Amino acid sequence: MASRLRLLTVGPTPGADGEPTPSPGACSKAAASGEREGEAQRAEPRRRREVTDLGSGSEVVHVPRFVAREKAWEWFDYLDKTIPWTRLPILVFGRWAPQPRDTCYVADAGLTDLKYSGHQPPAHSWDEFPVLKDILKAVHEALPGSYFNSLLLNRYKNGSDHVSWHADDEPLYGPTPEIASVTFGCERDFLLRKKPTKAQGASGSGEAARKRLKVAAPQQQHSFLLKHGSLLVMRGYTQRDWQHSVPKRAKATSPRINLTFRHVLT
Ligand SMILES: O=C(O)CCC(=O)C(=O)O
Repeated sequence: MASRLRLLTVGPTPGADGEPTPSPGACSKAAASGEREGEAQRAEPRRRREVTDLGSGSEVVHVPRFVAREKAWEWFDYLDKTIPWTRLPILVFGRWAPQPRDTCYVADAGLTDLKYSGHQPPAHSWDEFPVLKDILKAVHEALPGSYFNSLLLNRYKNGSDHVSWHADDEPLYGPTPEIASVTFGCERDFLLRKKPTKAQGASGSGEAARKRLKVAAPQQQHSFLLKHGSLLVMRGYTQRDWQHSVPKRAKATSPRINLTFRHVLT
């Protein structure tokens, strides 16, 4: 592998405690609480932080137990019931189709509008959702020096809901955006793959290029299992050089809510 992984243990985040991590496959409150009893003696070090160097100035930070499990379920329930989720049509390869997940957008007043896939979501105010301010505070405390002023929320109702390969490389985020992503509910795979080089992109049609990307070299792909209460941060040139996705998964039988905090340049 060309990338390097560093493990760090960091100080407390509000709400995080020393609970054990559920085993892979945990997808509901009931499953998680059953596993908790069985795994009480296998607690990992508190708030382990894994740093993956993707090379060329790109980096991913993964904190599997960012929020304590009970607190994370409390926040999940609030978000599931309170957020005005919508599933609007988006433009995919020239055709309109329902977005394969529910979304909502929250941002500071006066920022440049977010536009993607032919869609311009209305920006809600943080004041409408006090819990989002609590989560934002926890993220800011975990990432000193970072500042986020907007949030895209995603709700995946089950394993059919997904997000396809893309990069959050819209100009309103600048050349090196930092994106902090918090997961609640059903764990899902989060994949990263290197974007094609200019030579690869120039040597064939769009469809051919997509097929080639599916067989990218193993060292140019990474996979993270995003569990309930976890935090994943993409930094540096990750959006310029890499694409990410949350693929369909038959084993994901209950909802997942994901919050991606971003900084819109002002
Ligand atoms: O749900 C996730 O973990 C990723 C969401 C995402 O890629 C996006 O909102 O751009």
